[in-house]
Amino acid sequence: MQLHLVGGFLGSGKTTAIIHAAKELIAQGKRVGVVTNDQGKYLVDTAFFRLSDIPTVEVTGGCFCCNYDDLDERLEQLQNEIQPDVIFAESVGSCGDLVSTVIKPLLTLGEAGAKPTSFSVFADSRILQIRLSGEELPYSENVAYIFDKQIEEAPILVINKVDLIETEEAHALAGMARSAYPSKVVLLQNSLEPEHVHRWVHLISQNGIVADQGLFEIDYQRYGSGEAQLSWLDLQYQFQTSRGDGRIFLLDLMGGLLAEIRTHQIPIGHVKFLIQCENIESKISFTMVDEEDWQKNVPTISEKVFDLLINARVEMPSQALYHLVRAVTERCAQQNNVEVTVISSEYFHPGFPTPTHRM
Ligand SMILES: Nc1nc2c(ncn2[C@@H]2O[C@H](COP(=O)(O)OP(=O)(O)OP(=O)(O)O)[C@@H](O)[C@H]2O)c(=O)[nH]1
Ligand SMILES: [Mg+2]
Repeated sequence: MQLHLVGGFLGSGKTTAIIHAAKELIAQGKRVGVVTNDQGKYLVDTAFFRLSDIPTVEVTGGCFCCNYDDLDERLEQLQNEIQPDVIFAESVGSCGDLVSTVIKPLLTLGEAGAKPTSFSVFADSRILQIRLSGEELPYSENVAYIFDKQIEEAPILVINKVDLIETEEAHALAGMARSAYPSKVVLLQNSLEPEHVHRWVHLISQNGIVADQGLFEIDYQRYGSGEAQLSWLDLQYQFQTSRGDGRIFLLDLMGGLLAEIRTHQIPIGHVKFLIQCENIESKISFTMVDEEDWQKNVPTISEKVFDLLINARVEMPSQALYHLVRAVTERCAQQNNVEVTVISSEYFHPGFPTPTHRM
């Protein structure tokens, strides 16, 4: 069995690549499972994988490293339930130090057969371009520190979303990345393109993992501060419209939220929405560098009742984030004559990372 660990910053494209990779492998007759991971309880990514009919288990309420035993149990559960040929484990986008706290413990302590066979880190080409050009990232210093450390520790660097920069820029970026990280395998990837994802799948299925170096050097004070600066929010709504014009309402709500965040220049890690009703499931994402063409992904909704799950990691106090989302939702609901039911909500600053093992 192969176990591919996939890390990298919030919104870099991990879920997108894993979904396409899993579909390719399933089409070849392989059994594939996924482990998702995030800070809160109700995860857009888990729902999204399951909607794609990919067997998915989750580690919630904190990163893999601080919930190692849960990760180990979930890996065992997947092995018992589906006897997978391949498992993808996607770590929280603000998590680092995975070699010392997840890979080495799984390689040395894991009783089950789930031993990591590859470790890739994803980076959004536009953010990496800013970083490697020596410019300042649009996040606070400690959050930028996490971005750097995630890249530093992985043997495979996937420079993702290359379709969003010019081809010459992409090649120049790969060159910069290869000189900055000479020991890494560097891939340029558009994860919406099956041929590109195929190359990544081929690479990780060939690669053995080497984790014999000592403890990875990382300043936990800076890492913990960066992690805490990115508040978490998950909020599940049910909406009822009187006229069945849910799309207009959702465009107002998402556009309104994005406008507030941009106006106050609040750094976004990732804000994701999952829209669900009888015949529709659609995921919409905002990151710090996303273009304004998200509207095209908001589906026409003819049902009068539909659900919206929001997951957000944003650099602002978590309570203020919660009130901002609630206020924008209420305002748009009133304007559009929509009835709002809150099904669940949770918001907090993630706690200081305390890994179960570190070796
Ligand atoms: N144009 C383009 N968009 C991409 C690519 N990969 C991912 N995206 C988009 O980027 C957004 C974020 O992608 P996700 O796959 O959710 O990113 P993630 O790394 O799993 O995010 P978190 O789980 O929140 O850390 C989504 O809107 C994707 O459709 C790509 O290669 N090209
Ligand atoms: Mg994801």
